[in-house]
Amino acid sequence: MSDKKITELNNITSANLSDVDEFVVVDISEDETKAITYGELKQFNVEQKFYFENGVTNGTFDTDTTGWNVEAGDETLSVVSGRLRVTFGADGAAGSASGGYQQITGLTIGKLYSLFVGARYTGTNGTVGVNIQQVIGGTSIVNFYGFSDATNESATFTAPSASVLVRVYGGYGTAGTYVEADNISVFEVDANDDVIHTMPEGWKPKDVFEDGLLQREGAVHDYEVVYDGFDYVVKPTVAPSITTQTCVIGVKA
Ligand SMILES: [Ca+2]
Repeated sequence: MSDKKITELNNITSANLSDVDEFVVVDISEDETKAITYGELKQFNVEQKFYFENGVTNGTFDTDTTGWNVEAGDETLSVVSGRLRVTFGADGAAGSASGGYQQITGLTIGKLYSLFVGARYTGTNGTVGVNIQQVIGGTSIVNFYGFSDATNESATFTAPSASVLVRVYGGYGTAGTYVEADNISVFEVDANDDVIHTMPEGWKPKDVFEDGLLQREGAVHDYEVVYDGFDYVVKPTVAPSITTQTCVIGVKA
């Protein structure tokens, strides 16, 4: 715990809530300024912003390979025509332990997620795969793999841990060959494969914004709010794109 103080409610996020001992809250119900502890803060019906985004960083490969790493051996990563290209090196490693990967964090164990892959290209390798694994060298939890290019694939998986790896790989590690992939995203979904945003326990949604635009609540509008007896869930009518930033203003339930 630090003695860091927060002077604006907008600065309070789930990421730094546990990091402070004392908040200075402005414009609470009595319209006054006072210092309160985290424990006291929970007594107030204050607003917080919660952000729900695609769990994959830079899954569109607009300009570079930021967020992606070489898994093992001597492969190289590059962006060509707005796609991730994995080029295999001379060591010949292939399959389950060779490719490009990104670690996705912040998953909730036991909750359902969807992996969406906009495109896979066999390139010069002959095969191409995109999968989810728990660890490097581990087994596939979800796997798209084959000898042909493919587009718009999705499949759900249950998070076995708070972090998983999403990988782009080839079936043959022949030096100089490459595979490509583009538009990769991971969203939490409900059992019907609809994208959902689960509010942290004890919070319910007040306002929902998509890319800064206020959304309308209701089944025939932009989103629905569902309460499962434990958590409140925001269910967008139209699934967000891989670049959509959803911000939910939450209040104490
Ligand atoms: Ca792209």
